[in-house]
Amino acid sequence: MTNETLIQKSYELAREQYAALCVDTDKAIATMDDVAISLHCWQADDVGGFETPDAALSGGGIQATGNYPGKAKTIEQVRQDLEKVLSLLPGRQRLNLHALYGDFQGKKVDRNQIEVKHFQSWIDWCKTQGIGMDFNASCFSHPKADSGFTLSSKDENIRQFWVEHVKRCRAISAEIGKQLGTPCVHNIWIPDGSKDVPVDRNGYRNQLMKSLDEALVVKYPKEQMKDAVESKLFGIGAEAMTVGSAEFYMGYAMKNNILLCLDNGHFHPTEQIGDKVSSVLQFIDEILLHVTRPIRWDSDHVVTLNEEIQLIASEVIRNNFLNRVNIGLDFFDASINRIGAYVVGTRAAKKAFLIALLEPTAKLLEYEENGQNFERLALMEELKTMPFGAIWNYYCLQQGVPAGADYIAEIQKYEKEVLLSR
Ligand code: RNT
Ligand code: ZN
Repeated sequence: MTNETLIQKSYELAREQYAALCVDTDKAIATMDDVAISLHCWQADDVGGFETPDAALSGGGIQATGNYPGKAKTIEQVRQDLEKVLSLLPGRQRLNLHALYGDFQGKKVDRNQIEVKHFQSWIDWCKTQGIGMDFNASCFSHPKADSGFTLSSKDENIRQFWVEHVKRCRAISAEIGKQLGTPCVHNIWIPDGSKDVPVDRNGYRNQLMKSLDEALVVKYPKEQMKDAVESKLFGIGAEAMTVGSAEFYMGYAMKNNILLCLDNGHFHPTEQIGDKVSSVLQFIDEILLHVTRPIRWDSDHVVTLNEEIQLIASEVIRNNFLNRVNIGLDFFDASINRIGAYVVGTRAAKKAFLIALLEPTAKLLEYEENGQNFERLALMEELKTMPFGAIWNYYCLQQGVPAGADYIAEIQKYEKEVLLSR
């Protein structure tokens, strides 16, 4: 089905159809080089990490459900899996690493002790892959997070412990960016919140503010690292109040001109991140996206090509925001082949951007500004059945990665040869 000649012929026909709408498909494909997606290491092993041999996600209000065979159990296996994933994705990717994935060589290194040397092998791996790297403080799956409060804790020992962790993560991020020659985005998400209705909401937020100010006191050049903060609506076990709410972090990011991370699982179900992009970017320079697929709650399902992701991509492309928007993924599904999850999710995100790049925006805008709202609606509707698949397949072919559904067989082979023998 997806052989080269067929793909090429289909592309030529599709190119003409888009050209009739004044859309240059070659240009759209070329712009895809600027759409780098940061691959979250945590899909490979259900957010376990490598601090102890049997490390597993615990607490923090996030959950990986499922027990599909083949989970990566070592750093080498995560890298092997990511190399497979990278080989099945068109365009540019980055690595997004959580601090608990350090290369600790079997030693117990607590979060307030981590250093660049524990991440050097990851930096080197990124060098050999020719990709950039992003980083995250890990403020969960730890006894000092069991109370439900980390940076916002009223226990000074606990609070200081996490401040130290974040400080170290930022220093490591700066070194990552320096070595790789591309800025490392460091994201702070904390699970802090309360299961039942608290009395002192303000007190916890004061604590969080104080901790962030302390942890961010050292300023790094933005060529090396950029700070981001991620808000959330609620988590399992933190239903009544989340300290790091949308308003809290929006205020913090604006006041300090750092990045705001928008995770599309972290808002009320009818809110759309796509609508927030042009609001937030009026006031801050850059944002980070955590692209995921929430079902009923922040379930972190594998991203699919739905309207939500398409609105996000369209807003970035329509407004020329690619250089102000850092794109990361955030899903973890342990119920299906994990490599398959990465590939389906990342390809879906890329498809959304390519679709956005194939939009005849000028024409739509003209309709809109003329008050021709029927025409705008009709053209938007017609765009949905344009031969996008032909453009996508050609892009994949050009990039030397499987087109169409051809990656399914590759993943099945990898499962048989590698994953099932783990
Ligand atoms: C949790 C946040 C956070 C995490 C990762 C592992 O709700 O989305 O980004 O998923 O840091
Ligand atoms: Zn997230």
